[in-house]
Amino acid sequence: MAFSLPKNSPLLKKDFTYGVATAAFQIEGATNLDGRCESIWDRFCRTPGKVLNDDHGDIACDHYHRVEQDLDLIQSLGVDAYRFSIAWPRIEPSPDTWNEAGFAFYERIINGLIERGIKPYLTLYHWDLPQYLEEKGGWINRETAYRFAVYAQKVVARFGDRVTAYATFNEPWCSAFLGYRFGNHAPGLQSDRLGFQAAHHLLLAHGLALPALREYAPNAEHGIVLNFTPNYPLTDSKQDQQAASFADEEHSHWFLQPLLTGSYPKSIIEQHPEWVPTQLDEDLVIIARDIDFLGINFYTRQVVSASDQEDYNIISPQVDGSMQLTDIGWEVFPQALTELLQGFKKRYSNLPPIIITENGAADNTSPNENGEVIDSMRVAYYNDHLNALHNAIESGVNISGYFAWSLMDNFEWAEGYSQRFGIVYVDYETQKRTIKHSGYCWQEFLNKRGKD
Ligand code: IFM
Repeated sequence: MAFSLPKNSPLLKKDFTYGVATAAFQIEGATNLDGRCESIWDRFCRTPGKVLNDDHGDIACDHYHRVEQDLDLIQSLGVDAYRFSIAWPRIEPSPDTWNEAGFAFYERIINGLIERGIKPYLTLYHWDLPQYLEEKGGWINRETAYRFAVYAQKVVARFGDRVTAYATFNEPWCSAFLGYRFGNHAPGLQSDRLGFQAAHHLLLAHGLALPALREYAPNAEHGIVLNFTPNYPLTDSKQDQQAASFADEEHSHWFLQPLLTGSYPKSIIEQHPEWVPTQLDEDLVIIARDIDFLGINFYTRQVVSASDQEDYNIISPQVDGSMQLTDIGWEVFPQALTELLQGFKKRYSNLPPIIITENGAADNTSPNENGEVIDSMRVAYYNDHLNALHNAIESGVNISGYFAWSLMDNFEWAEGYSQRFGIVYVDYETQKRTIKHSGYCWQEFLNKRGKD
């Protein structure tokens, strides 16, 4: 077997859902076609110095023109499901204008998946906000949350129960904190206050969208996807442990706790009252509306230590030379996935069923002289993380699916095309797709599942 799991592992059962994942801006290209408007990422890519090599999404993997071929590729891998996102700029290219060409494009994908026996998992927002909304403040403007709810309603009214699962947002931490707090993602603002305000509006938008999702797709599952990089203390000292726990409250529980309990973490509010976003009384009730699943994106951990000047020091990625890193420089530390899931189960009595909506590694191996891509590091990464997931399930965490990031190499945001996360290699000159060794391992694993 390509990946090796304990015999009788729940991960080998046929009812566990496996898929591959992508996002619109990272693969589609065709940014000026069929009425699509500019997004904040088009603008960010055009701002010198923001994206490595000034790379942009104009062509990306040219998926917009290669849908049928890419759907066949997905089918050939033997997956149960495909997770993709909808580009808001294609659906609503100017306020209250609903673009049929945009709906038709995604309808082809959804119908094409269903015809091939693959379940569509749709994400409504994977970072590509229409630029015209950013002009009015983007996620700093409360109005954007209401605009999102209208957009979500239009999408679900069109696709309804043909979609197996709707996720409102992918990684609001990235949209809010990378986009408005640290500035390394679009729109590139840098303010703690703005970061926390954007986070609040993203969570509010999620809650506001849920009633329409339930009304128009009563048989689909509805949830949200969060990213987690658990923090570990550098030493066993009490100070380092407190630093790690504070960092988790700030980056993980600030997003998860309001969704599940309708409150923000107290320790952060006490230490940084200036970060607390402007909000209305009912917001947290809206944010905490029931969800059917929690999507978790996991890649790595972070090591931190206590600091006299800051809340904590970030030591990662390289604590010492012994840590294994992927090509993007992220530490490989699978046990953090097990411990993260166990920690959530312990802390939240109402933790919904979990889907691992992204997991994978940047392994930039090039094709060899025979044209094969032998990405052994990625294969080992998947194997080790599947085993970490097995351990979490065995200890009682309810996990129903796993999506490999990514179907194919693509535009890796501020890193441009320099980092390859795909299980399929993309030659950006010719747009030729080549299944990598990891892709063949997935194929073999998926085909043998439930048969041993
Ligand atoms: O490529 C991204 C994706 O868009 C969101 N999650 C993390 C991936 C790897 O960085």
